[in-house]
Amino acid sequence: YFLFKFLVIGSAGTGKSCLLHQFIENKFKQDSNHTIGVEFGSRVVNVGGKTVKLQIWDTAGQERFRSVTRSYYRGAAGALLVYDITSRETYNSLAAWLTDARTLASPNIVVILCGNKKDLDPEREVTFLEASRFAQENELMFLETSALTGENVEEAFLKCARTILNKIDSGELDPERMGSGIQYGDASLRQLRQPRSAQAVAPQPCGC
Ligand SMILES: Nc1nc2c(ncn2[C@@H]2O[C@H](COP(=O)(O)OP(=O)(O)OP(=O)(O)O)[C@@H](O)[C@H]2O)c(=O)[nH]1
Ligand SMILES: [Mg+2]
Repeated sequence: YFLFKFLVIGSAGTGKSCLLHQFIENKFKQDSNHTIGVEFGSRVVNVGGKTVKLQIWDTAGQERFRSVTRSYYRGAAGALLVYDITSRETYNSLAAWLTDARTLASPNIVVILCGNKKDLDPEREVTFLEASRFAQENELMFLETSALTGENVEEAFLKCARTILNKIDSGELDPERMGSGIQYGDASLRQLRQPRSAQAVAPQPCGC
C-alpha cells in the first residue's frame, strides 16, 4: 500500500544500528561498530491489514558526522529517537535531536522515543517515569526496548507505522504533499484509480 521513510536518530552508542539489525534480521548484532555516516535497511510489514514497506535510514550519532546525517532527514515520515537507559548523557541530548528532526525532516514527523538497553536494568540512570513525562510533554510515543533480547523492537517500528497510517486515514497526513516521506504502493494506487474509473462507466441519470 505504502512506502514510509523512517529515520533512526540519537546519540552514539545508544544501539541504533543494533535496533535496526534486530528488526530486519531478527537477531542481535554482535560487535557493532560506530556507524560511518548513514546505513540503510528495509522491511515489509503488515499494519492493520495493509502492506507497508519501511525504508529505514540508520544515522551515525557521532558529532563529526552530523552534517552528513542531517542531509538525510528531509522528507522522513517517522523516526525512532533512541537513548540509552544506562546513560543520562544520551537522555540529556534528546531535546536537540528532536529539534533537528522537526526542523529538518518535517514538523509533522511521527516520533517514537526508545529507551534502549532495557536488559541492563541494574545499570539504569534514567527512570521509565521520567522518560515517559518527557515523551508526553513533547508529544512522542514511548517504549523501552532491548536490541539484545529483541523486547519491544518490532513494536517500536510497528507503532510508528500504525500511527502514520492512522494519520493518513484521518486526513491529518497527506501522502501527496511534497516531502511527506510517504509513497503510494500499487495497491493504494489501484484504490485511488477505482472511484474515477467507476465514475466513467457509471450510467448517467437520464433526467426524467
Ligand atoms: N546490553 C545491550 N547492549 C546493547 C543494546 N543495543 C546495543 N548495545 C550495545 O551498544 C553498543 C553500541 O551499539 P550500536 O548499535 O552500534 O550503537 P549506535 O547507536 O548505532 O552508535 P553510532 O552508530 O555510533 O551512532 C554495542 O556495543 C552494542 O553491543 C541492548 O539493547 N542491550
Ligand atoms: Mg550505528
